[in-house]
Amino acid sequence: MTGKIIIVSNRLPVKIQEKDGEYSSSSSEGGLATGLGSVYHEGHNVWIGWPGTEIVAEKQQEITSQLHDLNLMPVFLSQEEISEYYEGFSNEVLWPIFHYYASTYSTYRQSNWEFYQQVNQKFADVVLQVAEPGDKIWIHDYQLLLLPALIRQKLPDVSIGFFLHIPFPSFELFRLIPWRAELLEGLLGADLIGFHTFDDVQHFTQACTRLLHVNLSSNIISLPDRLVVAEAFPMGIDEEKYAELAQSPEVQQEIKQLKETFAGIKTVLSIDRLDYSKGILQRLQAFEEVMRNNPEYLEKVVLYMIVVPSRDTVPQYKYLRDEIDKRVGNINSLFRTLNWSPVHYFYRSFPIEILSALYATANVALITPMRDGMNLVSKEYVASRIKNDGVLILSEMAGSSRELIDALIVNPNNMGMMENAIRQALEMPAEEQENRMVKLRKNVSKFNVKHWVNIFMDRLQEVKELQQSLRTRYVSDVTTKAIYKIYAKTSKRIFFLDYDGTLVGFNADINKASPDKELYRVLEDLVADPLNKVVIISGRDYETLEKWFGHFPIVLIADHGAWQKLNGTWESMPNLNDTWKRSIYPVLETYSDRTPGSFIEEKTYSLAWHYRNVETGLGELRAGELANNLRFITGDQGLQILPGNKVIEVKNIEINKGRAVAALLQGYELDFALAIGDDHTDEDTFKAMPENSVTIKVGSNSSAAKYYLNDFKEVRKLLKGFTTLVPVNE
Ligand code: GDG
Repeated sequence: MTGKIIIVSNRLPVKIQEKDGEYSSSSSEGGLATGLGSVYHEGHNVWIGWPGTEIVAEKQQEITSQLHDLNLMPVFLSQEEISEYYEGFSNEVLWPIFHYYASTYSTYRQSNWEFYQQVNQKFADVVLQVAEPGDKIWIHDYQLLLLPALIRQKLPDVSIGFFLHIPFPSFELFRLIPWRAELLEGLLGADLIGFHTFDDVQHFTQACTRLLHVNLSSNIISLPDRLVVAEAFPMGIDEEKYAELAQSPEVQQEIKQLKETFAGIKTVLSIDRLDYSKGILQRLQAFEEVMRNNPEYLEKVVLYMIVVPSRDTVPQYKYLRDEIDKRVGNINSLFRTLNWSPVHYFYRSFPIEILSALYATANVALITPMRDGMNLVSKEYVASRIKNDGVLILSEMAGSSRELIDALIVNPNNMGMMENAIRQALEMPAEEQENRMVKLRKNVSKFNVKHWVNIFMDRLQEVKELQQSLRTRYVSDVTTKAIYKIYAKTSKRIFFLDYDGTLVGFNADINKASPDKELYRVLEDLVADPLNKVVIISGRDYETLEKWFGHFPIVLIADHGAWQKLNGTWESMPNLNDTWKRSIYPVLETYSDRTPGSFIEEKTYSLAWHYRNVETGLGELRAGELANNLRFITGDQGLQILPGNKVIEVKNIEINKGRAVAALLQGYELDFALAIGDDHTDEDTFKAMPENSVTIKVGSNSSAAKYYLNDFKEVRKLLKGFTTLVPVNE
């Protein structure tokens, strides 16, 4: 049986209201509730969240059982928790920074952070009451960034997906938060982390590499125990609902009335929650300019503006509300006539039927946030235009602008552009409206909310399978015996051995990691058996390998495969180019000049910047900067950047250990093959090994290898065993 699905968000999809000590619940119509409605109603699935109001202790049991019948589970929060975790940390620290509203006057209160941690733990406790290993847990939004790791600690194998509904800011903004590393570590408890746009994914992965020094390969972050995938899943809406609503008799009635009220007048619609990120004041300013500069629109155009009350106890929101009041008053006082006001402003929420009628009648939707994760209103307007008319003006700062490319896209800071777009929309010929709207509707209908839920859940499953396929087993005594047993029966054997971290431990001095007597002894014994072929495959330069192992009858592969010594002479891979080093060397030099203890290692086809002797913290900081800088300047040069253990290496893209292994194995008959390595360049070796090989990763259990060992000492012990074998009895 497959497990259940547990959805977790700050708010439950119902509103609990108190009246004379009695509580009642009504369902909420948010986009998320609609999209996930079909999910949490099913079987044992459940949705966990705060019921939206403080509930006295003696009523909590009753509410819990009421909600239980709806597949809902409450997390009860006190007023203090709400004000510190939700209003304080979530809405006064995370929301502004994530929407690019970092203020130099931001106060980062320790108590807000402590409550944020405490409440995330409270959510974790409720989740853990019902979660079981085979379940899928889908966590939503910025109030619960720490939750994935809190659940992971207790249920290491459970599937956890996370979706962020707001933008993820660029690293330069994100780094301002005092607890930035803790937030990322919290999120990385998930297996799949979803965002609305590719930019958000990039910002997030960049923050991870800059702050946590994890390995990143495109959108996959490798942790010691797991890999985590970050991906864009642009959220959709229930477009059928909006198309149907627009045709319902109730809405038709509203439409009729609106048409009568605005006979001969074009309406420009604006709908948002009260929030500074929505660009409401800038929109009013643009509309005012249009009125001022186009007298022909007087008495002919109306801005119908709905602002839904939200967070208005927070001082900034209160200020914004007052400012909107003033601006609207000002515009109306300047331009109104006896029968006409340019701005119809409502500070309240409306039933969805009225919203639908407004969407269906407005000639123009003016949606110009300064920043918005997605913006569902823009999609709802499109879905409601069943006659394929109407014009959408959309800010390029809204996530939805990446999909709704047939809208009139504007930069909300550019007043001239906004004015022009409003004029263009009001004057747009019907044919152009239709051309654009047909394409917009196709997009909104294809990528609807059901599609969004399905692809997220499918991907979560895939990530889990990918992790399983990379999960390696410890080389136990039983496994060791089994390996020795196979070995003893074979006669054409090959050993691929990585050097640093595999055969020797990690040494702060690169030159001190030379082989010791014990290692020489182990290798001598291995090659003493004529049935064994031993290959040392390392990222080290060939001069060093020659110095250390030149006298041994073994194959040496240096510089990740750029050089090979197969039959006594060193040869380089054909057709490699090293001219790129001329431009990259100076970049590395600027970093080593400014980072005491760091140095550059030059190999024939690669350059490495080592920071093993740099003060802890500084080395990591510079390495992050350097890797980003290099990614930027090497983009089109056919180079790869490999962050390793205290080293950043740049080399030709063609060079990799896997290719060297594959080339060597070609035409080679074998009955026993073994490969051991510790870093991610060895993953290429593992992947290139023939089926049935013994592949062993050192120091981590997430790898393409079949098995893992903890350190080089265990590797030596295993290798010693091959040559001290007592014949194994069947
Ligand atoms: C966050 C992110 C992201 C509005 N007025 C009324 C009303 N609404 C409904 C709309 C729409 C929803 O509220 C607003 O959604 P948005 O996406 O536009 O914005 P946020 O609330 O800020 O949502 C955002 C979203 O999460 C999803 O991931 O797109 O970027 O900020 O559905 O229809 N509904 C009713 N009456 C109203 O007066 N019934």
